[in-house]
Amino acid sequence: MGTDYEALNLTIDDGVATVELNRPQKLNAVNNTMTKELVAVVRQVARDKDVRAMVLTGGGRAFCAGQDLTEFGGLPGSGFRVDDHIRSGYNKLVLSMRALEKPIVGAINGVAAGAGANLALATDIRIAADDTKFIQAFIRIGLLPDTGGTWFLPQLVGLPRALELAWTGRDVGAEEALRIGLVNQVVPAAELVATAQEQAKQLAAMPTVAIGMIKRAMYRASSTTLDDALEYEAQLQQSAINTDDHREGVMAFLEKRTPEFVGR
Ligand code: LHQ
Repeated sequence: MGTDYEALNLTIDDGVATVELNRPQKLNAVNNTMTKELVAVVRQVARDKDVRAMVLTGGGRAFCAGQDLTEFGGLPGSGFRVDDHIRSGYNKLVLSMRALEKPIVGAINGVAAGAGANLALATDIRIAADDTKFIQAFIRIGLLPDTGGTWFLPQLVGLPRALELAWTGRDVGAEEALRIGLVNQVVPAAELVATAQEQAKQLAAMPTVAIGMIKRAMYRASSTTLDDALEYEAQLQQSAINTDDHREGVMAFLEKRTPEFVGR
């Protein structure tokens, strides 16, 4: 399995791929290499049957400071198309994270700003260090949230709060992030990665097909009608019932023992 990335560090252990953003001198600001490599690593995680969960975190003192403002070439008169830049980079990445039928646990450390804040929100569940700050920094440079921000924020915190955060671009600390629903849990910074890896390890030992279907169905349900969601649940359940892990779960229950899930 390839681990030769430039803007990322990848380690694989106990069925969990830990992906660490690796431009710490720039607070992990995103350049084109990083988005390309993130898409590639998500693809790698999708393909590898032995990897059943992923952790995403930032190396150094920040999670991610958003777009590398020294590298994107968007100065007036340059002819740079930000729509193409977003479509081929951030959008592809966010959609690939959503399409991955394995859990992504965000281990959010230090600052998560701009596209970095929304990259954090694109993970499935999030554990934040107690020194974390989320900043919808876009407005500070006259932009609107991208990388899914206009979709994630209202879903997670409700519309009025979403508007306030995007309009003000103010810092949101870890405790507030927990209270308003941006993160699932806050832990001391020193325990962050180990806690996220433990959570991912537990998820990796579960029935991976059903875990993936839950992800698929829940995200689909967020943008569909109840009628449609009920029908989709029925279709997925018909597939889930044919997995080895379903049979193992029922057998273990009947035999009064702990199930051993194999991920198929
Ligand atoms: C950085 C960055 C950075 C480069 C820190 N770039 N070097 C999409 C498409 C196209 C265009 C634009 O945008 C987008 C989406 C976006 O993401 S827009 C939002 C972009 N991000 C920002 O506006 C955040 C900019 N950074 C900051 O405001 C601060 O650095 C924060 C609040 C994140 C952290 O502040 P401090 O803890 O005080 O750290 P610092 O500012 O001293 O940063 C440390 C170093 O990292 C520093 O370099 P230096 O060589 O002076 O040590 C910064 O220049 C560098 N850095 N963010 N985005």
